[in-house]
Amino acid sequence: MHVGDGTVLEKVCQPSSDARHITLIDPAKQTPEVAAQRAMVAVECGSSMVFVGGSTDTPDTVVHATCKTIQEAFELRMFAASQDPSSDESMWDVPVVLFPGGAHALSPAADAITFMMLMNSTERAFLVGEQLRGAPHLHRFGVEALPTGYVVCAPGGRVGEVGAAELIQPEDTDLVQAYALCAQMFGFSLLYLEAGSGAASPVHPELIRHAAEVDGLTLLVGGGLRTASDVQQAVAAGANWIVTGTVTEDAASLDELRDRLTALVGACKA
Ligand code: 1GP
Repeated sequence: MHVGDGTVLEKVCQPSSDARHITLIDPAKQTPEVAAQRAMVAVECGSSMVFVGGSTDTPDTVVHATCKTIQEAFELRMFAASQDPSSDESMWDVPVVLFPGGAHALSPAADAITFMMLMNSTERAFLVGEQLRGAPHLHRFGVEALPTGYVVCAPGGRVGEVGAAELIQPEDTDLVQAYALCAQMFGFSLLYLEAGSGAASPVHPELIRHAAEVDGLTLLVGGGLRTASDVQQAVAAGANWIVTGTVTEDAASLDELRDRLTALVGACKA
């Protein structure tokens, strides 16, 4: 249940002077209750969207329980804010979006899904196969699809291996731009440049810069972004959205998480 009008896609693609932050929660890495606590801290720190997904082998029951628990927590906070004139209830109008490892990781409790083509995969499963299996379920659920070109860049991590990606190297600036043009010509609204969760180094800024030159795409960048300086570089190169997951997962406490996310969200601002 959301206060704001419009689709999630409109919200994601809305022009914004600052880059915005997405908190990725992998349902395999904590209970739904802890996931909801982390998501609430993320929103309090100014994160604008929650992605749920990541691991390739999480059953849909776990994905669903995580989405549902996060949504219920946000609804409670929204209700509490609506009873308090000094609070802004719209801050809890945060989309919970599936970021699936495959057609098994879906939930009707999500507001939308990054409906992705792993464009530089060599395997049909990641180009169109998993999408073909998932589409009828998503249609039945009424979960909004965000058409997304997903391109895995070096070092690539586990998603590069599992997804059989021909990794984009830092010097492949023409190639990444060609992928961005393909994404535009396919009619995708989003392009996600991914270095792999927990990557030792994030997507090279030159790759981001060349992809960002292509009109009509909202650019998401994630993988290996840990510090404010990492985020500033990605934003300066043209990222519209910054995705972080590991910094949330390995924070020792909610207070530590709050400090980390405050710094990363602050670094998204122009
Ligand atoms: C992974 O891009 C995301 O799909 C987030 O990566 O876990 O390294 O933040 P990290």
